[in-house]
Amino acid sequence: MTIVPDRTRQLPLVEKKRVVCPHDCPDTCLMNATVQDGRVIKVEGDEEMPFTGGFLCVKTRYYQERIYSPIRITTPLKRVGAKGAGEFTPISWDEALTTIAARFKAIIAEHSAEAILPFSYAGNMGKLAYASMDRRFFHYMGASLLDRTICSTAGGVGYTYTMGAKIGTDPETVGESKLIIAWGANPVSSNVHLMPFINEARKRGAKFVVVDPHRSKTAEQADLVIQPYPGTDAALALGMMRVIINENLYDKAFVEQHTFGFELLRQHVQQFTPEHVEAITGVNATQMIDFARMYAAIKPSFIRLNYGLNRHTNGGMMVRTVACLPALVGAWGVPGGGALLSTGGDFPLNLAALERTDLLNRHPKRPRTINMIKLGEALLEYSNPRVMGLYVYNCNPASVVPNLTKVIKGLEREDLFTVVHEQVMTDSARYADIVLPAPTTFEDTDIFAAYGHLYVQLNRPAINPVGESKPNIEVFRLLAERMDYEDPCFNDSAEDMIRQALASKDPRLEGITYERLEKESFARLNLPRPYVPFADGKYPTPSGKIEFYSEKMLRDGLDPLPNHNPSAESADGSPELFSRYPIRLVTPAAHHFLNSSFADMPTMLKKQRFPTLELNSSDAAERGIQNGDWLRAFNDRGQAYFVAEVGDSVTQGVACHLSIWWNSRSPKGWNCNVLTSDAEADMGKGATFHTNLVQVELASRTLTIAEIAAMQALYERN
Ligand SMILES: Nc1nc2c(c(=O)[nH]1)N[C@H]1C(S)=C(S)[C@@H](COP(=O)(O)OP(=O)(O)OC[C@H]3O[C@@H](n4cnc5c(=O)[nH]c(N)nc54)[C@H](O)[C@@H]3O)O[C@H]1N2
Ligand SMILES: Nc1nc2c(c(=O)[nH]1)N[C@H]1C(S)=C(S)[C@@H](COP(=O)(O)OP(=O)(O)OC[C@H]3O[C@@H](n4cnc5c(=O)[nH]c(N)nc54)[C@H](O)[C@@H]3O)O[C@H]1N2
Ligand SMILES: [Mo]
Repeated sequence: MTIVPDRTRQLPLVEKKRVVCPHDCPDTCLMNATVQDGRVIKVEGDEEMPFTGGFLCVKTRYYQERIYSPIRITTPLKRVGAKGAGEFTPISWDEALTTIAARFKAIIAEHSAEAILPFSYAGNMGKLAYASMDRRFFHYMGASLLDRTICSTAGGVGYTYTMGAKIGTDPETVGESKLIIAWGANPVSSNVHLMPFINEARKRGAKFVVVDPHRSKTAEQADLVIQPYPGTDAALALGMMRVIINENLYDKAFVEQHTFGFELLRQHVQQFTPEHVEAITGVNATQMIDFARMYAAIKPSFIRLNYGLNRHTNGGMMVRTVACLPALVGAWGVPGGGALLSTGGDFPLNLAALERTDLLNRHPKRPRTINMIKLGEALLEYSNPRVMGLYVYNCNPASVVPNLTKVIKGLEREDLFTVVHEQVMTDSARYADIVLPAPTTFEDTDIFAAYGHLYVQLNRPAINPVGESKPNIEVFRLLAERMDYEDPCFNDSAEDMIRQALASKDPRLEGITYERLEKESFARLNLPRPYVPFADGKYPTPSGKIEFYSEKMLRDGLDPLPNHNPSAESADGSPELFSRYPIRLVTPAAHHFLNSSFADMPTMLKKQRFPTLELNSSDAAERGIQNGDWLRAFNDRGQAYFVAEVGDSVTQGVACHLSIWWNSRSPKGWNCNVLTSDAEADMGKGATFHTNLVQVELASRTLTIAEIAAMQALYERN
């Protein structure tokens, strides 16, 4: 970009470079790095990129701390201590690649390629880093396939049953909304670039409602906060539908023209009387009725779903159910109306060309698929073949996967060969036999779509690689060479693959070329402005309409109508468990961390302070707990320690911990995921991080004063 003139001549050259934020967040920002003498000295939000709008979140504003972190991995490393101890010695890339290829070849010879498991997620959302050469490599090899379910699959499947695609309201039209509902979403923390649009709407008189069991940072700004018990939103929505239908407040014309199954829905919702809904959700019946009337009266209305709702054993159904509401009141079809789970479905990038699943056809049978949320079980219990090689990249499983007791036991296996490709010495890297250094986005080339806006962006390096770091695509290209994999696809450069991703006949990508992105960095998908999804009245469902009733769900063994199914760990779903563990624990995203990323940065640790557990005053009083006390939370899966935050941010019987702390920075070495469940959601085999029952007590009941003082000391520097 622009070069700031060097007026004094003695000063080193200062440049501004555009860099795309790669983290797993709806906002996918365009950042401006100030680079002096080849070093990033400042990071700001790009002013021209409309969705970034010139500002950054609190985390990325301090990105230099991450790029030049004291725990940055700068060379390949070989383990010399026990697994988990974090004792390594530097080795050359040549030795690292030779070792990995030799071990992989030996594992394949002895156990078959399926004994190797790639393990990755969206630590880098760049299309190349996320899924390109890596997939080609493992597909060619015939390694076990990984089902990447940890975040969004349940909600994605649920929303799609109702709407037909992961397409929703253009966030840039939200300024036009008159009623905005953040439903299981916390945009102030996890989608902060939506807030200017929400604030613009509010300036014009819009109401802002938050539906969340936790009074989040977003809820603190809302006009109205509704706090259902976790996992009960479908009942809430069905109760609202009953009010809206029975009081004749629904949009008859819209329902008639654009929906399928209304009569069945009308009958079905009758059981969700206000009293029944109050008993399930804990939401006062009058409040629910008022909310339903408000929702039916105000247009255009916008529901911001994000992935909070979907992290439950009934999460798919909750998202599918809430997604029915806009259709009932005819919220679609105007700017600022409708709902948004993800904009992902609008990006027609040619991902198949990057991932090359056709390479699987080399093998006599399709390799098995392992669900990533079952990593612990996979490492400990799967046979035929047993997992003998694990290759981790873009992910920190030792911190982020549920039911950590099992995961850590698995990673400790002496006979497991583990490679971790990382930027920093994470909890997971400590268990690696070989650690490989990865670049940050400031050192990398990639192309980005987004799940919270409609821009394609190209990332180019702003600085040289720190240390000897190599991007994912290069490492897999080198490994393919060492494994003697011969296929022209392994020769593709980053530019080749970006061009492949953009090669699409879809009109939404028309005119978005590599050359244009080189010049402009970002390009909005070719969509009308304002973009009103489904404006043509065509919904990509089987019936072509928004489906209140879904025959496809019936065929898939699900309830064809929206419904409330008690979650697997709840008062109704598991009364015996509930009698032992009466606190419903949710573990949503912390404001100053991005999953486990940034949770090692001194400035962010200072801001996040302690791993806390928010408890209702009545639950605390019952247990003799006061604000600031150290607590032990436990269930059959494990135990973890937190500092009590007592008050009314959660209702009675609910607790909230903001995640994800590293184990190596958690008391006694266990973060909240030692408590979370690895049960699969009702749809998409998704993760269920917010469906957990626990019991809570004062830590002093089982720990000595000295032990508690030691825990406290961990955080004194924060
Ligand atoms: N600062 C920050 N930003 C992030 C992340 C981060 O860790 N930190 N993570 C990124 C990633 S990977 C993702 S997927 C998104 C996640 O961000 P979100 O999609 O917002 O997901 P969560 O933080 O899990 O949950 C959102 C809200 O849902 C609430 N919730 C939990 N259970 C229920 C329920 O049953 N009903 C209702 N109504 N609400 C419920 C939680 O209390 C929380 O306030 O954010 C991204 N952005
Ligand atoms: N308790 C609880 N647990 C949760 C959640 C929750 O709400 N509660 N949320 C879940 C959700 S939604 C998600 S998405 C997952 C996310 O979990 P992860 O996918 O593990 O995400 P991060 O913790 O951000 O870790 C990503 C890692 O990738 C590394 N990385 C970044 N770029 C690159 C690259 O180019 N190459 C390589 N090799 N590595 C790179 C980063 O340094 C970082 O350590 O966590 C889940 N875990
Ligand atoms: Mo996520």
